[in-house]
Amino acid sequence: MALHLITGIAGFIGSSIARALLERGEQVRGIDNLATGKRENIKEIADRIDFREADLLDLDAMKEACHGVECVYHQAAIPSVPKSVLDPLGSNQANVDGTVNILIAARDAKVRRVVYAASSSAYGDTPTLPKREDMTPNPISPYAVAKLASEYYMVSFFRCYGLETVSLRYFNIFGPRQDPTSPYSGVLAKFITQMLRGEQPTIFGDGSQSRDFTYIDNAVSANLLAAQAPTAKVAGRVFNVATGTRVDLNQTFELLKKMTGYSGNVKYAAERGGDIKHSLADITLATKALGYEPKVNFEEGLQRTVEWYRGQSKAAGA
Ligand code: UD2
Repeated sequence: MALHLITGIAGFIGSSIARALLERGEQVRGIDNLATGKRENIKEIADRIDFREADLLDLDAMKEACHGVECVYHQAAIPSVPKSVLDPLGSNQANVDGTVNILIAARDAKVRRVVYAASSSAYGDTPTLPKREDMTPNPISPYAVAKLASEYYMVSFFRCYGLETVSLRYFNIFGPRQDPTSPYSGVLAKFITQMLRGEQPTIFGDGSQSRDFTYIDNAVSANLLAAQAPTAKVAGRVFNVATGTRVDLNQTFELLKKMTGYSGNVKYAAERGGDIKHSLADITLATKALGYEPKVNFEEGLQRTVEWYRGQSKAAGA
């Protein structure tokens, strides 16, 4: 039984990785500053994890957190394109300085491997689809630049210090527990909760923008595989984590109408600054090196997510 550290454990992805590790009988420690993460997300596992309320920018706390740890899953971030456009300094501090801190702490504690939540936003708006890891990055938003800079730090710490690092470029991860309440929340969490309440969702732009929306279970399995894959195959490398398919927002809205029972229309508003038009991954590399396969497709994931939010709203109303 090894000890695993999850940064951002109270977030939607971090808490999902925690549950999967516990199911495997592993020991879990987690840090979160609760800026966007919520205690609610780790409530039912609270007595089985070593939770520490701490900020990535607190290097001493990170060093303590890394003590005795086998693998770090670095999920903590301020994950929003529009928020970073409004506050590039805040995005840089959390998403770059925070990463350097956890890398220093992991290196000094002789952690075996760090798996990092990188972002598909690194590819930017280049016309070629699908996106492959060997393409030249072209980030647009400060968020995308910060996530990419941290990827480069991952590579640097492998090359300079021999710390095994693996970057997983997440493509729009969604699923239960994703926070729908902020204006910066992911589009699916927002749309599902709005439509279940009978509220009109807003599409920024004409709705033809497309995404390789990836259900949370796929991201969790990629993390577990990345933590265990042979060093020669993964250390210092970057992998897409996605499904290899895409849907546009208009199609998604139509699907959600059926799943939620919402009978109204969608509102269209101005395109969002820093947005990219199309996103689709080539997942060949992750398949070959990690043995990764998307187990839950978009529609199935969407259905499960709708059911989860429906259950939440029933519980809240009960
Ligand atoms: C980016 C990354 C994603 C992840 C995420 C973290 C890309 C392709 N993806 O997601 O991997 O790192 O950042 O935040 O860069 N939208 C609406 N109405 C709304 C909300 C959003 O139309 O109420 C649109 C939005 O303008 C965009 C699309 O939905 O075109 C997806 O937006 P998002 O915020 O869910 O995620 P995105 O693609 O910025």
